[in-house]
This record gives sequence, C-alpha cells and structure tokens, in this order.
Amino acid sequence: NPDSSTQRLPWTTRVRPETLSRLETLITLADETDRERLPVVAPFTGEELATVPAGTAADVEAAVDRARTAQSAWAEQSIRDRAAVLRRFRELVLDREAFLCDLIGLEGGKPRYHCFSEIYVLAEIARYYARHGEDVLGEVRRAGPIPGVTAVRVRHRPVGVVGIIGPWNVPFDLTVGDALPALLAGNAVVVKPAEQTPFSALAGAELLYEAGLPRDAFHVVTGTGEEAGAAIVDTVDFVSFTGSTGTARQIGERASRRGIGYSLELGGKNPMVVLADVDLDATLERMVQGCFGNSGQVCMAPERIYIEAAIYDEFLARFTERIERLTLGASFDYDVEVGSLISEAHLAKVAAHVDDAVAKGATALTGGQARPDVGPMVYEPTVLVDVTEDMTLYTEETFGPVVAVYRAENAEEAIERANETPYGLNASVWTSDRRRGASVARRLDAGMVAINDAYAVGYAAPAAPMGGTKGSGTGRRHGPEGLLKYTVPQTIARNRGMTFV
Ligand code: TXE
Repeated sequence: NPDSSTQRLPWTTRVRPETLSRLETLITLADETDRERLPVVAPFTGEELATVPAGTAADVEAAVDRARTAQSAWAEQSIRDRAAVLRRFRELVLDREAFLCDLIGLEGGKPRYHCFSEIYVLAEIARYYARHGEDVLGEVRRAGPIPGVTAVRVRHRPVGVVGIIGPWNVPFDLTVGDALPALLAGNAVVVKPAEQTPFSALAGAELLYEAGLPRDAFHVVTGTGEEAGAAIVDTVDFVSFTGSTGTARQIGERASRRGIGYSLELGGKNPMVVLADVDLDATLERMVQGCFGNSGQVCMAPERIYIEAAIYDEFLARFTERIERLTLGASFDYDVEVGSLISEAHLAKVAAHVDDAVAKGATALTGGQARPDVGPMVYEPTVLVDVTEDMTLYTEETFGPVVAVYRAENAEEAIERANETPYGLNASVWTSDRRRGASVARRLDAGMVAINDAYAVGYAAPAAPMGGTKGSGTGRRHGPEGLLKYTVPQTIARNRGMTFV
C-alpha cells in the first residue's frame, strides 16, 4: 500500500501535487478558454477543484468546423498510420497511469482500483482497435448478384465528424475510449464531457496530441448539456451519447430531425438471477463488488437480485455480512472499496429512492443512510427487501449503492421477473451448472448477460459489443460493431460486360 505512510494527512496531500498543478494546463486544451466558467467539485471533499469554460453553441460550431477541415487529411492517412497513433497513445496512457489515476479519482470521487480499471480498459480498447481495426474496415470483395458477372467491393468510409457526449461515471473510457474507434476509422471527434468530470477527457486530448494525432482532429468543448451538448447534436455527423434516458430521448429526436446517425448507451435496472445451485463461496465476492463497485454508479451494475427460495436466507445472511465489511472512504487510499457519489444532487436522488421505499414498507437489511462522517457524498451500501411496485426504485434506475433483493419460487419465476422491466442493458445468472447457466442466459432480455459475474462482458472485453435492448438504448460500443457505427459502407460494383434489362 504505497499510500500508507500518508494516511493521516489531509486528502490534498495524498494526491500528487503535480496532478493539482496540472489542472490549469489541461484547461488550456479546452476549445474555448475565454468564457463564463463552470465549477468542478471534488466529491471527496465537496470543495471546488477548479473552474472550466462554459463553451457556447458558437464554440462548438467553431470546433466542428476545424474538425471538418482536419478530417479529410486524417482520413487520407493509411489505416496503419492511424493505428500507430492509437498504439503510441496506449503507451502514453500506461506511462502516465499514476497521474491519470489521481485525476480520475479527484474529479470522480471513485476508489483507486476503479480509476486504475478505467486506465487499463482504455489501454485494451486502444490495443484491440489498433490490432483488429484494419480487418474490420478493410475493403472486401463480395459475391455479386450474378457471381462472376458483377465485381462488387465494399469499403467503409468515415462518417465525418463524430460528436461524443459523455457521462461522469466512467469519464475517461466513455469519452476518449469511445473516440478511439472513431479516429481509427478516419473521423475527427468533438467531445463534450460531463460538467462534473471534464479533466479526464482533457487529459486524453493531451495524450492523443502527444501520440501524433493532428491537433484539429480531436476537440474537447467543456460546457453544459443544454448549450454545448445540444450544439454538438446540431452540428456533427454522428452522435455517440452515454447518459440518462430523458436526455437520450431529446438527443435521438434532434439527431433524427437532422437525419444523422446516433448511438445511445443508457442506464439499466440490471437483474441478477441466482439459482439454488450457485457456489456462493466462489462467487459472493464478485456479486458484492459488482453491485457496489464505484458505489453502484456503473450502467451495468445489478440493482435487482432474484434468489431461488431454497437459498434465499443463506444468501441474504452471507451477502449482508460481506457488505457490512466493505471499506467506505472518501480518499485516495488503496483499501477503499466504496467511494463517493458524484455530487450532492446525486446523493439526494439515491437517498430519495431509499427513503421512498422505506416509507412505503421496504426494509433496509443493511445501509440506508448517507455517511457524512466518511465524506460529504458517501452513501452506505444498502440492501432492501419487501420492495413493491409502488416504490420508485422498483423500476427506476437508482445508480447508487442500493440493491433490492426478491425471493423467487423457482428459476422460471426469477427469469420472468428479471425480464419485466423497460430496460435491457445487462443481466447475470449465477449457477454451478454450466448448461443451465447458458440456457438461462439466452432467455434473459438484455444486450449483455454474464454468467457467474456481474458484468463480465462489455466493460472488460473490448472485442465484445456493449449496449442495451429496450429502454437501455441503441447501438453498441466495443468490438467490430463499435467501429462500424462510425462508418458509412460504400458499395462499388464493376460491370464485366453484361447489360441487364
Ligand atoms: O445525465 P445526463 P445526468 C443515469 C443515472 C443518473 C441519471 C442522470 O441514472 O442518475 O442518468 O445523470 C449531457 N443535449 N446515467 O443528469 O443529463 C450532459 O451535459 C445534449 C446513466 O448526469 O443524461 C452530460 O455530458 N447533451 C449513465 C451527458 O449529457 C446533454 C451515465 C449525460 O448527462 C443535454 C450517466 C442535452 N439537452 C447517467 N442535457 C450510464 N448509461 O452509464 C445533458 N446533456
């Protein structure tokens, strides 16, 4: 534990001083610096960390114009040269991991291990696309309608300028990580990071430029969603959005009016189906970390658990016992397992969900309170039982360290109830029986299903498509799907001498 010698010092001394002193340098990379400013608050303390420019619609338009000009030259470079930029970028990310980890923790309030996981996932995304992008994008021959008569080739052209509107919960991967395939495909990118967490995207910009990306091929415009975010949708050629369902609806409508493509990665109300034959000794830790890692502020985190009746009591006893031993903290200490929520507003939303449930008859077996003694935005890991349909959190995403546990008479009932939701992002099934696990997984209505893990797919595997069904959005990140969405296929067919009538 490299931090142990400094544990009694105030939090600001535990972050490397150079990280704090570099914030001003990063702000100069935002597209417009001479504007009204928005405060960025450090969730660990509730104190203002810095202010960043509130970019206007005109700033976004100017950034998109410059990106458009830079894009054609970038697209003319060979895909190998573009992949080389991604490889260099990956090296730089790994080289600066200590700084990046501080930065992500500083603005996001997350435990150290979660900040590291963002960095390694980003490195894996860069490696995956640098290595496999050419195979996905390469021009291919397809058999023509009359084989041997028409020679058909298909290529993938960049869409142009891609706009990325990012969330605050995974601020590095869900902005810069989403930009990497777009850049590899030959697009230019304009990012509008979440108001709460602009610095991770700015740090990514700095490293991309250092890796050799032309300055104008990548822009970060900091600002509000209503102004800068909306302007992104009004000016770019494709929008990649991660955030709330309400905002997604507005973005989808706006993008459709303009006739541009979009992908929307929204939240979920992710179910866990726990079958009676589960090996709790082997899986309990994964269940707990999946539900409460990053304080539940992960789009794939489980919020509903369906337990087969035969193990209901044993499960609840062991699950809550482990949860009560989780280390809460608002600091850079390496042993913190559950950190801060992102903001006071979000803490109030989480608390309101739990208070509403308890007022209507639910019981908190553990947790149920904010913990200002630990940090201004810390909420206890909470397990609720007796949750009923009239409670807000029965259907709405809480996005905090709160799970509802339900008893299911059998696996059939658990599957049926798991699917009864307007969302369909992620689901999981827990069992010692491999065949049963595979068959239940196929019946769960979600874009991603993990067996014996909370979210093995997507987040940790850049080769596999990540995204949801139903109200959880449309389009995918990662894998070939996450690259092809940033392209427009072009078919080129050469007639070899026959006239068709
Ligand atoms: O989301 P918003 P918020 C869920 C989670 C959370 C809730 C609200 O349940 O409690 O959403 O979070 C930009 N045009 N998720 O308020 O508003 C905004 O500036 C264009 C799940 O933070 O959707 C930010 O950059 N852009 C999720 C981004 O949209 C607009 C992660 C997301 O903010 C805009 C985050 C507009 N009109 C929240 N309004 C996940 N899927 O992981 C806002 N924005």
